[in-house]
Amino acid sequence: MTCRNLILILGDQLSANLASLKAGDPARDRILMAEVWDEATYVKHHKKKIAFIFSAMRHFAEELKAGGWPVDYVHLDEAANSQSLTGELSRAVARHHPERVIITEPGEWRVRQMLEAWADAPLDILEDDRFLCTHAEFSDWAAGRKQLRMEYFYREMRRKTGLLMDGDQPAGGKWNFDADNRKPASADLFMPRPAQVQPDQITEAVLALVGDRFADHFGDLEPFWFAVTARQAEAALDSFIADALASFGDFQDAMVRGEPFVYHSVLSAYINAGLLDPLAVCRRVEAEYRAGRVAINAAEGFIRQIIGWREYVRGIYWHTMPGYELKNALGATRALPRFYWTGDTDMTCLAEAIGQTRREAYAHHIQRLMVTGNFAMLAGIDPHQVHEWYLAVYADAYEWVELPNTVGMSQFADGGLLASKPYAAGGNYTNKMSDYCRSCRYDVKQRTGPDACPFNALYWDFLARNRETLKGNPRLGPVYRTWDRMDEAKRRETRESAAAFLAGLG
Ligand code: FAD
Ligand code: DLZ
Ligand code: SF4
Repeated sequence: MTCRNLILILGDQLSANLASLKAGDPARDRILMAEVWDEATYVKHHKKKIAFIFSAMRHFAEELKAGGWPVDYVHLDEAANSQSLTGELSRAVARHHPERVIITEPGEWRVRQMLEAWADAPLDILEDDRFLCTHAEFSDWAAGRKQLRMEYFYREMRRKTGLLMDGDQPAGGKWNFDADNRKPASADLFMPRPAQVQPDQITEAVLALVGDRFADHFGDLEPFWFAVTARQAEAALDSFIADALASFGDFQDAMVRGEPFVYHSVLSAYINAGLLDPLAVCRRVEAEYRAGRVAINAAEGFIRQIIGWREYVRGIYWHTMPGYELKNALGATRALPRFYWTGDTDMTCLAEAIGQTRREAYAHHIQRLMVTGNFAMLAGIDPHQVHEWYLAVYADAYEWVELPNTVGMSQFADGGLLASKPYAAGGNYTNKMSDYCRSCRYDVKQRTGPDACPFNALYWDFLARNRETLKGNPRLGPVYRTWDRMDEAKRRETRESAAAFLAGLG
């Protein structure tokens, strides 16, 4: 059977308003969606992530069919499945002989390259207008700037969208209320859990498939409670707004033992896969502020994450690829410790963050940045290995968003393109923002010796080790002056303690 256009929809393009769907016509065009081994294994994704994507893909295909679209849906275990996106495109072209293949731009550079190199039919790549900032707009903004700081980019996005704007002025009189958002939470506060969805028949079939075919991948497959349709994701947004948004700002940086979600939205997997529209999410949150139901620091803090950070890291990604994935400004070469896969460590902060990552395919931002990320940078772990870990273990991870967050923000491996200074911290930061240290076998107040919190000596060792590269950073001047004022014996002892710990890492 022939068709005019074949529209390929990828696993993170599950949006009814997708550019390629808006450009197509169900009466003349045909859709292709394919579950393929290559995409599930180019890093060994968390089982829950694969199950989420496959189930959401299958549900989306059903919705498209119900809306009158002819859909070729290729299941992973079909005998003829070539197990690659381009292989499935070629097979579909042979079946339907389309005049053209249409695709909304893939989120990842790797996938875009792969599709551009494929030549079995003429290919049109449409801009992904689910993002607010086009590649051209980002390039214009970046052109001629020495530093590409998120804060200034974010203000442009506020002006562009009108979100939290009173005329040309920011609502509440300030662009950024981050200073109000650093309260540590305590375990006795009520912390809501994200909305949970009972698996239906489609999801149950996917869970059986993933359990069978991806048994050696990281992470727990069940219990599986993710939303897998736009409607379910909307319900998750509703419950975040009702139960957690008001406290989101205050406790944005807090970490609490046994509370993987604190007051975070846990919406990133849904937004990134296309089940929720980022701008619509922000408009809902703004409406809560305008109605007087949440404070400005909560609404602004949340909206900044999406129209600021999310758009900004995507801009950085396309601005710097290819090449960004290989950045290693600090020359870090140590192998990723095994406990990143097992969670088996006496350091409570790492055990908590990695343990919940295994269970939920989720950790919130401060755990990713200041626990697993901070440790990897202080210990000098090869940033490429760190990148591959983050890309594999989180349900929301696609390279366009994960790579700048990891290589730039958390590892400072881009030499400061994204962050103005390394997010490096000793144990004191975790002690201030969490209750982890209270139940840790290490003593956060000690800097050296077998019982000292490893982050303390590692922090100073990191600064000393990377002095040549970092000494010119004006924001690190006071820290190096403190180091220089320490007596020689104390400095030596600190570095020896760090070396002993690193030697034990294996
Ligand atoms: P909330 O805290 O509720 O924030 C609301 C929304 O803002 C999120 O859903 C997300 O869409 C957006 N957001 C918040 N921070 C960021 C950010 N820094 N960059 C982009 N969007 C942001 N986010 C991903 O979506 N995918 C990733 O692969 C990813 N990898 C990361 C790796 C590292 C090392 C670090 C430090 C951060 C990473 N982030 C990533 C950013 C952030 O940690 C997650 O977006 C957030 O934890 C998702 O949880 P949430 O939905 O509860 O977010
Ligand atoms: C992450 C992922 C996985 C696990 N599986 C598929 C798949 O089978 N089919 C598909 O179309 N996409 C999948 N994806 C998403 C892609 O690997 C890729 O990350 C995004 O489409 C971004 O370009
Ligand atoms: Fe982490 Fe150190 Fe605190 Fe233990 S004492 S939880 S290792 S910061």
